[in-house]
Amino acid sequence: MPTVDASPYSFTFEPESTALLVIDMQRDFVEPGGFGETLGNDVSKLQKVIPPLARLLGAARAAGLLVVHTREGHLPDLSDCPPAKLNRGAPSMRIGDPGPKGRILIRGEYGHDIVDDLKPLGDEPVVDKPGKGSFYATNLGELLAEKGVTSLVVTGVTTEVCVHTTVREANDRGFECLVVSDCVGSYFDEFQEAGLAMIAAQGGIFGWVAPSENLIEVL
Ligand code: TIU
Repeated sequence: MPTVDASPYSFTFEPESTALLVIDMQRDFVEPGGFGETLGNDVSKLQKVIPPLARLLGAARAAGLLVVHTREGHLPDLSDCPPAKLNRGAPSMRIGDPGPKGRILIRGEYGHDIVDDLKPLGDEPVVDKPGKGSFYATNLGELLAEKGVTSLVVTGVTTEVCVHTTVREANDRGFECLVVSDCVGSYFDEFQEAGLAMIAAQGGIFGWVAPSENLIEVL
């Protein structure tokens, strides 16, 4: 079985029961004029994730791993967006407002879709989620169970928000999670560092962490 040099210790997985999860690599988070920027973030910070993640995606596809993409967003009538999320903070535009890439964080809009360099291929599942976690109010759990997946290689944005929430959800559901350090990104350098450290601390309290080169080497 492939074994990845990882923190806090090596991560062993069976390719047949492992999925690559690509979380929320949407224009709304990584390009100007979207949700991430409305919150006051420097979205260019997330763009460095794209080249290593494109390489890992290619290697995972070549190795036959199941690839699952997620997108955070809401129905056009906002019926799946709780007021607590809609009204939070002081963004420059609210979820659902018209922006330069379409309505902010709304399904079907240009800004809501995945960036061109990481486009889903063929029949790769795309899971639309209303929350930060990928399991909450989605069919992800059922989809992974149907495919016999027990381990997840986790990538995407942002490290301390949707990646962390998803890894915590996955860990409680019994999945072994490897988070790929250069294929996850944060708007905040200190959160990137702390977010990764939290996962692998305490003997891997809810997962493993490794750079993509260590994983690609064994795929
Ligand atoms: N704002 C932020 O850091 N993240 C999100 O709102 N969603 C995701 O992480 N995808």
